[in-house]
Amino acid sequence: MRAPPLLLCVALTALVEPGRTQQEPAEAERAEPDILSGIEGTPISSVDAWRAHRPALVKLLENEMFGPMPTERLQVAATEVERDPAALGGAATRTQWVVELSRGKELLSVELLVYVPNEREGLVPAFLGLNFKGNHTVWPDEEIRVPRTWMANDAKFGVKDNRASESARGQRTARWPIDLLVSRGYALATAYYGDLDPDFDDGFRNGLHAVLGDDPARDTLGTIGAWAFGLSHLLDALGKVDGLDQERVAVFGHSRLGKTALWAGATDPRFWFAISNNSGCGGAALSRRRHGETVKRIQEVFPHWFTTRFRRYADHEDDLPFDQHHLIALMAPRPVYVASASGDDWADPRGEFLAAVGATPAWELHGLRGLGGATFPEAPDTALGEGSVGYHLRSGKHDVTAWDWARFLDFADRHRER
Ligand code: GTR
Repeated sequence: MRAPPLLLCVALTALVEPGRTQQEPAEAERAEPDILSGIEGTPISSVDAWRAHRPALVKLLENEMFGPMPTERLQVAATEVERDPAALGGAATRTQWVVELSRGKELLSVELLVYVPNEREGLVPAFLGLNFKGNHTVWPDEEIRVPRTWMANDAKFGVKDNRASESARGQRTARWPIDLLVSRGYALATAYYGDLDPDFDDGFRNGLHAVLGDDPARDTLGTIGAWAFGLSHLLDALGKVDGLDQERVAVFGHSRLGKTALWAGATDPRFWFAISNNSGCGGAALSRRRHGETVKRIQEVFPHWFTTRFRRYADHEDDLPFDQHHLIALMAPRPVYVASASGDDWADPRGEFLAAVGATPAWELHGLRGLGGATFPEAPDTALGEGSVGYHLRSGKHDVTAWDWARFLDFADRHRER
């Protein structure tokens, strides 16, 4: 029986949330597709089935989103160029390294800054993260070298003519509380992200792409993929650092570098765990929710971050054969941490939480705890997850704070003993 026109109209109106037009889909409250459904839809019900499925899932994210990783690894040559055994008032040894990544005659030079606690028994775990404004911004030590590579102009950080300067020394210490990390028994390693690949659209030509020669990945690897590939090579270099446990290096990143940290952790299983801080769209936030930054908008503004094939999903998120909980789940059974901020609506904190929950069955399959049964924090400054999947909602804006780091350290402590 056909519904009378008036009734049909009422029924349609009821489907539309207030404040939204009919074209805008309602925000997804669940992560779809099911994480335990294979590429062909076959259920994944054992650890063996997950292991067998994982490479195909990585391939899917490579092909549709980040671009295939290069077929071969680069050569890595790390040379120590500076050392202070009494940094941080004697609490740490600071070393600086020039890490040369090469293939054939092509070479890329990356400056790596490392702090290792002096008080230690055996090897210490470490956090490895890229920074946005240069190594000299993370701590006010005079000896930290200023990047000589391209940097986006920024008067606040004294960047002129695309060159960094002295004036920004120590300006980002709030985001890098190295003294806290060292006092809790962790090393910190960081490099300027632009050393690996400059953050602008040049058709995948400069930075790490230039070293790839005729590798088919050269034309299709998005910049996030290039940063992630670079991080994996910096992990190689960390094998040379005295006192640092290369088998317990957590990869950390904020915002676009939070997206990168998840992809680096997914593609290099040697990473101990991954931390995504306020990573949002293309990181931990579910694309299907279309809340805050969308798949369309992110590619309009940052076309170089992803492989060009990802553009087909702009305004067509439901066609994605995965969502961002798949990216998170690729960490299983290793731990993963997702951090949101309540004032960072653009990154969709709720979408980041729902993705972490949606990824959880991948850990449960391994007999590990994730965020099963957790509900979104009613108030900020709440940390969740005693198991392998951590989540927190901090109050405040899009940023990294000492509060965030204290939670990451608590999480690392819990996994350090296992
Ligand atoms: C924003 C972008 C986000 C996030 C952020 C950042 O402009 O829309 O996806 O990555 O930049 O990296 O700071």
